[in-house]
Amino acid sequence: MLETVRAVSGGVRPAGNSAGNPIVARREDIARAVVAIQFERWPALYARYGEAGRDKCVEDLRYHVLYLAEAVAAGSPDLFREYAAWVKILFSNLGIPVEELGESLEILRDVVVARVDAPTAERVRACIGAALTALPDMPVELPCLIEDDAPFADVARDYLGALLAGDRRRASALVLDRVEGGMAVRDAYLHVFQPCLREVGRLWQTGAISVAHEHFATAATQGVMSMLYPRIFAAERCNRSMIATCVSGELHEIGIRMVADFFEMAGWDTYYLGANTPARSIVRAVEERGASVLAISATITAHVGAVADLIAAVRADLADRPPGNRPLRILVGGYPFNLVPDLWRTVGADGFASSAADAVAIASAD
Ligand code: B12
Repeated sequence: MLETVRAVSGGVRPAGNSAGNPIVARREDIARAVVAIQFERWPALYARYGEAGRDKCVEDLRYHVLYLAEAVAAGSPDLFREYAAWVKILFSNLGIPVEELGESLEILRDVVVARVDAPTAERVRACIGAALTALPDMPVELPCLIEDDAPFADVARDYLGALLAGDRRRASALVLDRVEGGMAVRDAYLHVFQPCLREVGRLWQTGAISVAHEHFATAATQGVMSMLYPRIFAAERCNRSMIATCVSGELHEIGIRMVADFFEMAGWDTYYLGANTPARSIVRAVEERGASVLAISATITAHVGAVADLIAAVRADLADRPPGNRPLRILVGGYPFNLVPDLWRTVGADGFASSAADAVAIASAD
C-alpha cells in the first residue's frame, strides 16, 4: 500500500488558503495523532508494517488530511466522498481491508473535530459522514473507461494497445491515418485520446501499470497532437482571444491543452501556458493579451483552493482595468469539477465545462 499511496503525494501542494486553513495548519499533528490511535487500536498494523510503516502511514494520513481540508474549505462533502471512493479502489487493489479505511476515517473525524472551532467541526462531520455513509456501497473496481458502444471505440482500443505496448510509432500512425481518411481532429481528441488517457489512469489506480506508463502515454499523445497542428491552426480567425493554463502545482496539462486547441479550431487566438504556472504570471498574461476568457484547469483535488486563490487574485488585480473590450470570463474545469458539478461556483468562476467542446460552446454563447 504505502509505496503507491506515497506516490499520490508526489508534487501535491498544500490546499489554497493554507495559511488560513485551520486543518492544513494542523496537518502534521492530526496525521500523527490518527496514526498513534490506529497503531494502539490495531496491534496487527505494527506486526504488518513495523516502525518504518508507521512513518509511511503518517505520510498517507497527511494526504487524507489535505483532501479533507480542501473539501471542508469548499464546503463540499461530495468532494471528500469522491476521494474516499477513489482511495477505496486504490486500497482494495493493494489488499488493504476496506473496514480499516472506514475506521480510519472515523478516527480522523474525531481527531480533527477536537482541534477546530464548532462551524469547522460541523463541516468536517458532514464531509466524513458523507464518505462513511457511501463507503459500503462504493465499488472496489471500475469498469473499463473505453466503452464498447462509444464512437471510435475500436480506434481508442487500438491506440491504447499501442501505448501499453510502448509503440509510439504505431500509436501515432493509426490516429494520423484515420484523420487523413476523414476522421475529425475533434473526434480524435474526445473519442480516442481522452478515454484512453482516462483508462490509463484507471489502470494505474488498480495497480496494473506504473507512473512511467502514464508519462509515456502522455508524451506519446502530446506528440501526436503536435502532428495535428497544421489542421488545428487552419481555422478562420474570429478576433477573440483566450488564455489556457493549469493552476500552480498542477502537472496534468493535456486536458487544458485540448481546451486551448478546441478554441483555436473555433478561430480564437489562444495563449496556452501549460502545467504549473505561477499565479502572478497568469495575471500578467491576462493583462498583456487582452484576453476575454481565462480557462483554468485543476486535476488534483488538493489544487481546488489554488484555483479559488488565483481567481480572487485575477479579479482583484483587474477590477479597475478590464483587459480587453469585453469583460473577462473565467472558466474552470478538470477532474474535481467533473466529479462535483457545483464546485465551479464555490471557487468564484463564471462557468465550467466538462469537455473541451462544451468549453468553446459556453465561451461563444455571449
Ligand atoms: C497522465 C496522467 C498523469 C501525468 C500527467 C502528465 C502531463 N504532462 O499531463 C503524471 C504522471 C505527471 C501524473 C501525475 C499524478 N497523477 Co495523474 N493522471 C494522469 C491521467 C492518466 C490522464 C490525465 C489526462 O490527460 N486525462 C485526459 C484529459 C483529456 O481529460 P481531462 O483532464 O479530464 O480534461 C478534459 C475535461 O476535464 C475538460 N477540462 C480540463 N481542464 C479544463 C479547464 C477548463 C477551463 C474547462 C472549461 C474544461 C477543462 O476538458 C478536457 C478535454 O475534454 C489521469 C486519469 C484521468 N482520469 O484523467 C491521472 C489522474 C488524474 N492522476 C492521478 C494522480 C493520483 C496523480 C498523482 C497524485 C500520482 C501519480 N499517479 O503519479 C500525480 C500528481 C501530479 C500533480 N502534482 O499534478 C489521479 C487523481 C485522483 C484524485 N482523486 O485526485 C488520476 C485520476 C488517476 C487515477 N484514476 O487514480 N498523472
